[in-house]
Amino acid sequence: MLVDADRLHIAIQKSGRLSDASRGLLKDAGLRIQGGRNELTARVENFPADLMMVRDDDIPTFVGDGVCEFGIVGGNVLEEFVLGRPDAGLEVVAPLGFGRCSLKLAAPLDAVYDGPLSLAGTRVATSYPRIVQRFLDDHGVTATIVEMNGAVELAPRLRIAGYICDLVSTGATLEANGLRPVADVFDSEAVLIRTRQNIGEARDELATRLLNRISGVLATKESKYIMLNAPADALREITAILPGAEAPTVLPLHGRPGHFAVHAVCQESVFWETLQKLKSAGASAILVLPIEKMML
Ligand code: PRT
Ligand code: ZN
Repeated sequence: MLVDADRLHIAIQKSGRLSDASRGLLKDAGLRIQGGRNELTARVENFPADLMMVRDDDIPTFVGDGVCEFGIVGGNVLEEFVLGRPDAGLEVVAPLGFGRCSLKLAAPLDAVYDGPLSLAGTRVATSYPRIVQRFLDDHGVTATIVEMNGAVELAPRLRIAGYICDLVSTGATLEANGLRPVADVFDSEAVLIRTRQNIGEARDELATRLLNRISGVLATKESKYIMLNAPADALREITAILPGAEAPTVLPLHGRPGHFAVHAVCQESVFWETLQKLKSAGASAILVLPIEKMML
């Protein structure tokens, strides 16, 4: 592919658990992606950017080396990479709220586990040797790490290792293999990463534009627009209850002296309990609306 100086390059997983949500995030940020899923690259029609569709394991290298300015990758893959290359030229921009999972230590149902010291002298199978080694070091335990690239949950049955450390989301895979989680080693979600290499002024400007849009998308995910009416003496209490709202707009209500409309953007989830509290504090006609776009 021709690497244009005036285009951005964004690495996402070609096919796998993060692919759809990664494309979805970029689409929500207004990027119209050309080309099918089977291509290795895709041009963005309405923004100077190209997508590079690669294995998730390659994404930190591409971004660290500056081949791509941005990438979307699982926090687990990034952590394992960074532990091996602490000086990699990349940084995390933001957690993305999808691809959530947890790297857990698991043992056969009948195994006794009384905390990390139970691992001393055992064998632990994993695809994340550096993260597991750090866990062992943090607990002052010496054990043998057996690196496997897949089917880690079979290791105890095959007598390759007594314990495993693998990603878990629902826990169904562990259960199906007669294993139970015994410790959380690393909690993960997809993250947006960017290169620390010098990308030049033109691309820097594009990067800022893209980041503004993405942070707008992330902000709207949780945010809601709240409108309510309230008497003057309840305003102080009501504005204190509004979750994550800065400086709400307060407008007098026509024909109802002493009553006001309060409008606010709440940057946290708004639960029924919150609405109940607002009502008890004197609010009425409470409306909660989704926000489609936001630029902070
Ligand atoms: O081909 P490529 O190398 O790009 O893909 P991959 O096979 O390495 O990765 P993929 O698509 O399986 O996962 C991509 C990322 O999704 C991971 O790096 C995690 O950040 C995230 N993720 C979220 C998960 C899971 N949930 C998950 N459950 N990755 C893997 N799993 C596997 C796990 O390894 C185990 O085999 O699912 C199984 C357990 O699932 P439960 O639901 O039974 O607990
Ligand atoms: Zn992979």
